[in-house]
Amino acid sequence: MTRSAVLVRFVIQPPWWPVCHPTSTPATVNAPADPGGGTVSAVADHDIAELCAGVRARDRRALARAITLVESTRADHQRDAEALLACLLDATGGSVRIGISGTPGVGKSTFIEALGTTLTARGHEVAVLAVDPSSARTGGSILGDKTRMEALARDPRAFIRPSPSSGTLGGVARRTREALLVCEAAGFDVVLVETVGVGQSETSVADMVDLFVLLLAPGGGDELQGIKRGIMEIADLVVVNKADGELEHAAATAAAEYRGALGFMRPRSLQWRPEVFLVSSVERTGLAEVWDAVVRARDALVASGEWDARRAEQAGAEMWREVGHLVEEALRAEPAVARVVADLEAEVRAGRTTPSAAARRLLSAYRRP
Ligand SMILES: Nc1nc2c(ncn2[C@@H]2O[C@H](COP(=O)(O)OP(=O)(O)OP(=O)(O)O)[C@@H](O)[C@H]2O)c(=O)[nH]1
Ligand SMILES: [Mg+2]
Repeated sequence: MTRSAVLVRFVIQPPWWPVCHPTSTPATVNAPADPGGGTVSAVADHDIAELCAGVRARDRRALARAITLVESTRADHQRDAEALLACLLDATGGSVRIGISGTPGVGKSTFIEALGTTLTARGHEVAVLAVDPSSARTGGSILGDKTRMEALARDPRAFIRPSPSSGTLGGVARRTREALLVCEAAGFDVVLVETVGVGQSETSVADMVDLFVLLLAPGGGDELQGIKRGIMEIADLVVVNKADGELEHAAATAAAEYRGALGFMRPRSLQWRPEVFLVSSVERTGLAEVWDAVVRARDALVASGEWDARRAEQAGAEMWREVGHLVEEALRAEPAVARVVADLEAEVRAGRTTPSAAARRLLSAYRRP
């Protein structure tokens, strides 16, 4: 079988519903163990069209259930999620998608609470999603979020979705993208995606948002040493948080250093040069300036066409990532592959063959079952 035939066989197979079917099979949405401790309660049977209408009407239960559905890893749920997203698609795209990243404890959740409530007070509708690839620390993080985003959690103009408690980074990010679309279809005009800045999660989030905000602590030069240059390079806005009390002076010094460092970096866009801000999320200072910059960045990127171009590029890249996931899933599920996979893995681990040679043998086992 040719390579393209492999793809066709597993990617374009029915019954992926192309449009919303009012009479489509009811989707049984079994909520996974709820990591948020109550965001989604027990879920009953649904009709996709009803769920779609509920999301569009911003029914909060429908919204929570829809996200549970897109996060589910069960094959039948994924097909239902696809039908749901097809039904919602024409209502998506209308938000400013903002990624917020930073090392653990830098104040991401506190910042989101402060910015989010500032925005809802101005009439915005704000959805917050979290990407946390590390299941080990997720429990604590979410408990923290519940207290740190208390006002936003109670705000009728806001919706907070804690991160799933398990799954690979790729899996979590894959679902977060779809959760983001669901939130847009529900009419939220600002979607904030929080991710902890360790490992690859921040680049993965940068691939799904319009603007990427890097939160830093007022550590000054030492802090700068620890930050990967790559993360600074993808930031559209750099926010030095905790600019209050005893840390105020250190924060101002750090901001100046970051401004200097950014001056040496290649900007991600010709239309927008990253800016550095001083914020205290606790004292709620500097937030209006950050939002003002978001609006200026959006206006500049929209005017030049880069806004739409970024989204188009992200969507295209996402399609290929998804092809990769689907093909890998298909390969792993194939008995002919399963028969040789353990031996090949052992050979690779022992250094008797190279990973790329083993990968090719694995594919040929699949082509000639
Ligand atoms: N002084 C001061 N403390 C802050 C500020 N923002 C956050 N903090 C404190 O920093 C600690 C961590 O805040 P979080 O908002 O949970 O940080 P986070 O980045 O979301 O943490 P993780 O989700 O665990 O990665 C808390 O004790 C906050 O009260 C600030 O602007 N000033
Ligand atoms: Mg947090």
